[in-house]
Amino acid sequence: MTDMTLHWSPLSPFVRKVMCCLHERGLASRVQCIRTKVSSQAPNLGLIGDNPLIRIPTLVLGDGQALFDSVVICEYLDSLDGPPTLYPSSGAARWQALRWQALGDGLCDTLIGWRHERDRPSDQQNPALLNAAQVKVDATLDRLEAEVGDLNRAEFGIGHIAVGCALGYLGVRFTAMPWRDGRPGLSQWHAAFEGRPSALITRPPLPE
Ligand SMILES: N[C@@H](CCC(=O)N[C@@H](CS)C(=O)NCC(=O)O)C(=O)O
Repeated sequence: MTDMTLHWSPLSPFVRKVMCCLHERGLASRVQCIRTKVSSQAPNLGLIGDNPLIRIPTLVLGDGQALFDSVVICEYLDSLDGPPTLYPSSGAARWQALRWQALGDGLCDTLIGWRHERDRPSDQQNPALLNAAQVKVDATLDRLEAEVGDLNRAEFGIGHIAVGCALGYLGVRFTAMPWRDGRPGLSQWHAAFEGRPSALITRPPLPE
């Protein structure tokens, strides 16, 4: 029986984070996903009651209260139905997991901003912004390559989900970016992530 509703879209890496958590925790059958279109240029006023920021993911609970953003939703879901498994409770492992979550989410934020700028007519694009995005994305991917041993050793959790979904987004919106070149560890780690049942079932389709 469903007792929660998720404002959902197939290509959003933040929505995918939430869906991965749902599947990792065996909670997917409790959530009804409703396709909710959002755009930074044309606010979807139908979402404003649940989330004044008009962003997805937004999770509406059984009592009508809505949770956002993905950081809050994912930790809420992990608190349901038994002890949390995706968020280490304390100590260095917790800060490492939250830090990787921030790195994955920040990578998505930068990629989304980059895509919006790139999709503007070429005479209206800001080259400084495009260049800065490239620098940030390259540096983040290099840092993750350097940390891949730690990623492999740490118990699977929210940090892995956030990084995995961010790398997955590269395959959706940045298909021409050769990000795997020179990053063999991260490339292998990501292939293993995409093989997990929770990743396979949430794998984004290629955009139309
Ligand atoms: N920090 C937020 C980011 C969510 C986000 O940027 N979602 C995008 C879709 S991928 C969105 O709703 N964009 C519409 C907008 O920014 O107006 C989270 O973790 O949930």
